[in-house]
Amino acid sequence: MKVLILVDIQNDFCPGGALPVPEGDHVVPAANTLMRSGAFDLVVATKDWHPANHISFADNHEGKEVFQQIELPSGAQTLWPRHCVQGTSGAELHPKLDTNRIDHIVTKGTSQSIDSYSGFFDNGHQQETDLRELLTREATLRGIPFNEVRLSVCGLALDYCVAATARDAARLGFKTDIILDACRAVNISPGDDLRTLRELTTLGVGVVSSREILPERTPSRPVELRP
Ligand code: VGL
Ligand code: ZN
Repeated sequence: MKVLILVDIQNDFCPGGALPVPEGDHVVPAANTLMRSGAFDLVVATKDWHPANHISFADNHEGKEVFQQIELPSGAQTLWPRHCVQGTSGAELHPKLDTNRIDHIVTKGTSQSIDSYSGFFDNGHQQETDLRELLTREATLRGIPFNEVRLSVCGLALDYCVAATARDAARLGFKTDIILDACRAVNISPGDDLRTLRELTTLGVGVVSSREILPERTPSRPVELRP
């Protein structure tokens, strides 16, 4: 069972949004091509889905700046601009994303007191989203053993939520790939993207390109003009 996981392809992570990832919108055509290719049995999209008083928003902490780090019981927390507030247009999936092709949407980051980069668990690995259960259920329905489930992860942002999702997937034992051309990174520090990829590879996560996944097109023959 091949599963495409689209991470946080939401307005706020695209140019013009509250926490824009450079070229964030470039992942949309890539994601659409992947969804329409027929290469996947299941498409799941995650949405960052925060309450207005969320702990990750810099403006909920007096005297703190965006991108500053604070210490929480769950570890270091980067403070972000207010983004993906539940029910706002910034939290909607990008309007050009072919949402008809999405089978399930999983929300994350819904609890006020802890952030959730991964589509599977919050950053403290305390609470789980619906994602693992959903994947297990879909595999069982198809009579597919766990070791024949392959997750291909892409979206925004490579160095945060895509990485965290792929990391948890690999730790849970899923065969996991990142589709690199369908991701973009925040790169708060230059090179974060490469450091992230190197770390993920050590966990057994594959790094692939859309071209390797898409079924080969039959080469088009030249048009014959008959008299
Ligand atoms: C993300 C920062 C804060 C992401 C979400 O989707 O990568 N990054 N919230
Ligand atoms: Zn967030």
